[in-house]
Amino acid sequence: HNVDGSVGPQTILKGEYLNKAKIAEGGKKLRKNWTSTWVVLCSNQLLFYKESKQEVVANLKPGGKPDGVDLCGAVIEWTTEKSSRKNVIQITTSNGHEFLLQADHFPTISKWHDAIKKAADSLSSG
Ligand code: I3P
Repeated sequence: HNVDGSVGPQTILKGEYLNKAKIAEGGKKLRKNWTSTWVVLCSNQLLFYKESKQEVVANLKPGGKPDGVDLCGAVIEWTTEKSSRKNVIQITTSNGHEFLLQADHFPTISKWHDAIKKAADSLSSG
């Protein structure tokens, strides 16, 4: 992938804005803070950008380095307990980071759930 958010050859699902909250880091609980983030799924990681590539180009802003989540060994599941919001999925990484992703439109988050799970499962099964 490129740091400006443009799609590279290993991109599986291209960017879309989703609501994201990181709720634990290394097993330690964090204060929840929902933010809208531009999410890109690559074969082995999930990338979170502050802004889409189009906006970076339009605003002539630096894109910034994305946060990357290693999907190897990650567990992806629907959760109704970690948030009062609807349509929430939880991603727990092998190093104990926990993220929630949410979208009001169910088909949107369902598509991401399936794609992220498929990517993580294919990495874990070798
Ligand atoms: C949190 C904020 C979150 C909410 C969270 C609150 O309060 O309202 O939106 O999560 O609930 O603690 P604050 O802004 O004061 O940190 P949801 O929207 O996902 O319910 P929680 O503590 O039950 O996770």
